[in-house]
Amino acid sequence: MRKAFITGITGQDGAYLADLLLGKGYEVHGLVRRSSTADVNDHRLRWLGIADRVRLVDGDLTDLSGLIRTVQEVMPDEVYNLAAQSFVRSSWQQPLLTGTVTGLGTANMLEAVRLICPKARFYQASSSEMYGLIQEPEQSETTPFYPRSPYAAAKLYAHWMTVNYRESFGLHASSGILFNHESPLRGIEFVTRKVTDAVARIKLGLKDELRLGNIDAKRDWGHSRDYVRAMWLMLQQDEADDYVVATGRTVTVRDMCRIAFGHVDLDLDKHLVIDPDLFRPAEVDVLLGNPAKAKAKLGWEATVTLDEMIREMVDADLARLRRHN
Ligand code: NDP
Ligand code: GDR
Repeated sequence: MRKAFITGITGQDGAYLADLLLGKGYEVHGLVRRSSTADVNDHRLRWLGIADRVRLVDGDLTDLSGLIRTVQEVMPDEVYNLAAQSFVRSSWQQPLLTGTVTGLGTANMLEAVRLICPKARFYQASSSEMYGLIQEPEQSETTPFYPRSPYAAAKLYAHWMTVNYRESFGLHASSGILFNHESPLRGIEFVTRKVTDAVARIKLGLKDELRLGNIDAKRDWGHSRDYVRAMWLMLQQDEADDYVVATGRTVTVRDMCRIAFGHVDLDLDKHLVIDPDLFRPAEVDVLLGNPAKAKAKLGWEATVTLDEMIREMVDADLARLRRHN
């Protein structure tokens, strides 16, 4: 039985990836941060009905000795490094924490793998945020990076460390440069989920307005379930490499909102309030990925459209709120 070790298993992608790997017969181990509310930090795993089928190990990406011990105990065949301070906006409030977890935390994980299980295959969760100030209309693996937030700068360090460990030590280490991907398990602070939750609340008469920042920003949005499949495929290749994972379509935040409001016959213009406090110190105006390499080499393609995904998210939020109220 192949063994996988996932950091960030309690997050959106970690949960879907664990589900995918269990379905493929893996033994799945995951790193969890100790918390005083331990009964809620596996809520995504419970939502997917897999909480009892994964083995959770206490630890933190910033604690190298703990990571070394954990990796020694698990001896994984595949390591998926998904843990991060992943909210771009918070990274201006917590730049050092973001650098320590998202950047140096990856170096810790690479070190643990190099020292303990150098034959294990390693996946790094790189991000389209690394492109930042856009240099080319469509971003591919060869587009130059220009990070625009402490988060993106930390991810860029982690990305190059992954490349560096591949080239220096021969680790089978791949980076997926993933564009935005969402799902009903998306954190409430990210814009799609904030919108679908608000739409459900407005529909049920629980609130009346939705406050947003820059709705002219454009993103290439896909579904997390599709994107974790790309992660797995990368580690099944003979050679490690870097891949852009995206849908190849881009939409404004405004148009994404229209899909969500339209799905339950609400009028966006009656409920939207633009809040200047929600604008970011520096913005990534537009992202549009070119997934040609992932398609050619991994046989990967996005299968869920933005419309389908937003409707699924609104329906899930409606169901969740009806249950709770
Ligand atoms: P989430 O924010 O949902 O999950 C982040 C995970 O990291 C959580 O499990 C969290 O644990 C864990 N974590 C945070 N800090 C630490 C720490 N110090 N030690 C150990 N674990 C920690 O992110 P997603 O699932 O959306 O994304 C997964 C990865 O992919 C992230 O690295 C993200 O930056 C990256 N990415 C995401 C994209 C997206 O659109 N979703 C696109 C491109 C890259 P806890 O539950 O305790 O908070
Ligand atoms: P992003 O995702 O920063 O792209 O990072 P987010 O959903 O937070 O923002 C997307 C765009 O929407 C604009 N926006 C708002 N965003 C939020 N969160 N809240 C608002 O009220 C709001 N109003 C407008 C933002 O300015 C931005 O332009 C995500 C994360 O998952 C990262 O970890 C990942 O690396 C990248 O996607 C790819």
